[in-house]
Amino acid sequence: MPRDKAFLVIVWRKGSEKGAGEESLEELSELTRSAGGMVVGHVMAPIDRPTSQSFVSQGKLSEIKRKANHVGANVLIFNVPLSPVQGRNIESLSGLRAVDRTGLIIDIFARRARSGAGRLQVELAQLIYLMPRLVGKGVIMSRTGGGIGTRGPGEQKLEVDRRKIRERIGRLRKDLEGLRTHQSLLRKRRQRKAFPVIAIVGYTNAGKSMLLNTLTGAGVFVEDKLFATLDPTTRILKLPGGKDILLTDTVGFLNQLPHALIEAFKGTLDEVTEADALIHVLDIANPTYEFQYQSVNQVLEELKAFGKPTVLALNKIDLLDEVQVEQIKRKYPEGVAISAKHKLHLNRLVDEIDRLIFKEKDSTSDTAYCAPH
Ligand SMILES: Nc1nc2c(ncn2[C@@H]2O[C@H](COP(=O)(O)OP(=O)(O)OP(=O)(O)O)[C@@H](O)[C@H]2O)c(=O)[nH]1
Ligand SMILES: [Mg+2]
Repeated sequence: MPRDKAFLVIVWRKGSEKGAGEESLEELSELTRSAGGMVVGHVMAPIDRPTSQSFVSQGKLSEIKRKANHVGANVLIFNVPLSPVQGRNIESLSGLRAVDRTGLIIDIFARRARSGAGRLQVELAQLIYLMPRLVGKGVIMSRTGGGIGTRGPGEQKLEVDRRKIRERIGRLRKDLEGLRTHQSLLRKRRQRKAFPVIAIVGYTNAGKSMLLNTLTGAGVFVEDKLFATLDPTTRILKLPGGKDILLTDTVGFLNQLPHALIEAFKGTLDEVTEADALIHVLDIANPTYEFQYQSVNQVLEELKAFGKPTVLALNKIDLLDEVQVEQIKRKYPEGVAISAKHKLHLNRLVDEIDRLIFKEKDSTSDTAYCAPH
């Protein structure tokens, strides 16, 4: 199937921070590539306030249509969430498929899902997203057959009516809740063995899986694409003092992770919520690292996992020079500068983890680390 030729529409509010548009363009380009699309052009659309019909004004939409046609685009991708009505109007006025940021991210997840649970979670997210976008009753979705935003849930053709979709959503919620309870029981059993659980969190593509691999030889799939990991992997790590901990690598975060995904991935995100401590991996070679740091903390807050004991790993120092690394270390004095890929200073990181979960614990209580029963 030919790759989608995507024309990006970067909307931002007039008067918002300078550079916000460029950051958003950078992010949306990266997301588009991760969904298998090719970016053929973009337009910046500063607005006062969105219109209910088509988000941007009709005049702007005509300009978008003209420019997109000029570069041979077949899909418009917006950096903002479009309401179902806005999406439909944009499509009929421009004659092009319109995908919003949420649809794009869900599409990437659908491409990546491998495990049974991963697929069920993605299907639920897709249906939550699609439900209000189905027009009328007994609708036949016309958008099957490939391309960004056209992937049918569970990779089946979506030719079902609302009632069936509602039933399927109910079924998926029930099945996933069952899985979630099961996973939670497994975690409790592990914790009873007094192994503290540390979840590796961070922005997507920060190097979380690489870190788990180099520390434990886990062999998790590592790729220079967003959301390479969807399913959690847990491995034992033996600390220098001889104690064992469990390290869990899981799905990456993004600024404003869509709610449909947070809801559907509750079971997976429990790994973070229920962990005893966190390693926050920050890709300091990425120009938007400060924004990524804030975004991850925001998602952690949303998951009620912010404020857990956390080690900050300033990753990918091999891509920077010493002066740059020093500057960033001054901004994050609690951070440990490492390279997961080139195994630089990983001993410091492990010492820090050890100190965080054992030494501090030992000084407040003399019982070994043990989760409540
Ligand atoms: N140069 C350099 N590259 C790194 C380092 N750590 C990871 N990478 C690269 O960064 C990319 C992403 O690595 P992953 O480990 O897949 O990142 P992740 O955080 O697990 O990403 P998601 O699972 O997609 O959220 C890969 O291309 C890695 O090779 C590092 O220390 N230095
Ligand atoms: Mg990963």
